[in-house]
Amino acid sequence: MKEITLADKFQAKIDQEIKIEPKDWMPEKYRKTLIRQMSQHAHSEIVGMLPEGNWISRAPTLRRKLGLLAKVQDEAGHGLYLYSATETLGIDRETLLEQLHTGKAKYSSIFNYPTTTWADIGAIGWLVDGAAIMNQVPLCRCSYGPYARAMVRVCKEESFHQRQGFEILMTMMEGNEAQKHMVQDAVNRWWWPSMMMFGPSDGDSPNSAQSMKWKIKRFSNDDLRQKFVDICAEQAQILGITLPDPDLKWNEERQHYDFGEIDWSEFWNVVKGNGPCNKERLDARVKAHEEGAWVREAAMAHAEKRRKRKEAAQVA
Ligand code: BYC
Repeated sequence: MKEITLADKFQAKIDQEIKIEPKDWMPEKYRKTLIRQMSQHAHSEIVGMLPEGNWISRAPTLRRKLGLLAKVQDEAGHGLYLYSATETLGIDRETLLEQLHTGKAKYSSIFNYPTTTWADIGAIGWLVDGAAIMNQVPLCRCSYGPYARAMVRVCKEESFHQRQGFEILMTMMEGNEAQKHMVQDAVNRWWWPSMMMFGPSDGDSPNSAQSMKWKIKRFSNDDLRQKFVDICAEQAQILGITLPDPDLKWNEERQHYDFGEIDWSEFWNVVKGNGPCNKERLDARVKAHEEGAWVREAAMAHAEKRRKRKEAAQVA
């Protein structure tokens, strides 16, 4: 009779939908895959604050400024939960940040595009957060407990961001011709990069098969992209704009929208570091990290002081 290995028991737990927790046995490749995906996700949240941060001081009204500030702050929070969840896999934050700052770790391609008008903030909310929700709701059922639990709150907040973005665009579409034009222009620029957020087509996605077997991913990149297209095509009609894809049309037989070919050479170019803002984003992160060194040192000194005070009180 075949001996039951640790790997068999592990897969059996996954198949029974039992969550894997930090101290449970796990294959080294599972741990590495999670560190890769979760840290990439954390980095994306943090780098994702930059394109929007650009508009905090230029938001058109106080209400818009408050909303945007809160959104960017939420993203910092998401980064923190995700870094903490990644640390449960036995890697420290210093190492994770070093991987980002030296270009060894990836972050989402989408954040390497510029935000040139206020309508970009609406388009990011609607399309980028919309794509993020589509990809992240299934992650609430990811097999790794700390990641799945972190995603529950992240998704609630992302869903609010998506509505906020849609509402910004809706308001502008009730405005003058210049404002309507600004919305269409922003959507034209953000549509294809948002489609690329889901990653390469299934046939070119080296990590998908194993990640699906381990129930880290629940849907393939292409399946999630199709769901996104189906929802956005309808919402675009409500907004009164067109999506920049002449091949986009309802397919009665498939009960889905057909859409045009993605320019994968653009995607890989951005992923490899050659997008319009890659250098600017990484430089900004490294600068913020260096300039924040004194804050980390002060926080450590404060924690040490508290620890000593507590120790002294226990002795007394
Ligand atoms: N950009 O085998 P694949 C947010 C890489 S945060 C860059 O399909 P996987 C938000 C991929 O890493 C958005 N690289 O990989 C924040 C892999 O290279 P490595 C981030 C990408 O992991 C603030 C290679 O291509 N969301 O939404 O199975 C404000 C082959 O791909 C991209 C997450 O991180 C990309 N777009 O699937 C607003 C969610 N796509 O690592 C919004 C969690 C692929 O082998 N992550 N690559 O060197 C995931 O769900 C999965 O990691 C992905 C990729 C679907 C992204």
